[in-house]
Amino acid sequence: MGSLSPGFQGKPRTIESRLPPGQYPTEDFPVLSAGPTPRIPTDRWSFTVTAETGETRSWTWDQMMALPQEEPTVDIHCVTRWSKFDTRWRGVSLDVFLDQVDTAADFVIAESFDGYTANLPLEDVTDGKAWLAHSFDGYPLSPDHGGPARLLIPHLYFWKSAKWAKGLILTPENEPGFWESAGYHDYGDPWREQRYWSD
Ligand SMILES: Nc1nc2c(c(=O)[nH]1)N[C@H]1C(S)=C(S)[C@@H](COP(=O)(O)O)O[C@H]1N2
Ligand SMILES: [Mo]
Repeated sequence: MGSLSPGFQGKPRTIESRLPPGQYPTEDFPVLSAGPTPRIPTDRWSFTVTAETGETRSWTWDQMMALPQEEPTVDIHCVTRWSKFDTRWRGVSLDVFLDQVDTAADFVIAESFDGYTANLPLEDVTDGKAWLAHSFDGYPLSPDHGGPARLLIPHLYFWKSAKWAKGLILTPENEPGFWESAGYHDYGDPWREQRYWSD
């Protein structure tokens, strides 16, 4: 995988064309956490995919780091209206984990070590659209930004990108996660400005 954003066709893109409605660009990388930052040592870290059948697959840190690695460079969009262009990550495509379980489920719940959850259609985290990211800008991901590893799902508002990722739970029914239960949009497409339930 190269360093081009998904969808990049070799055409120059203006800042305006990359900025979803109601957003402003920032160079900073704000920290947004609903609670205290958990500290998960990598020797006690694991990532688990649980299918609706109860079947599970887990990876230790070393097993995860031995999987094929990708280096996506993507724009991210927070529902609090900041967008950050060309963020550079390193991690494993969620396809690599999800390919290891049999499922007929259409939805996924991302689960974090702090108890945070976010719900997603399975098709939004497959086919190269989402990663488990462990490095940012060439360095191990800092704890405040979700290290040791977080989800990266750049085509949806950034609340969907669960920090301190612990696993994925496949569900036949769509079940709202933490912010989705608290008034935020179920899907969260920044280009359609799906911020709240009423959008
Ligand atoms: N586990 C967990 N993941 C989370 C959050 C959180 O509170 N806990 N906040 C979300 C929100 S609202 C946003 S905007 C992004 C912020 O990521 P950042 O702090 O790296 O900018 O993480 C998302 N993932
Ligand atoms: Mo957010």
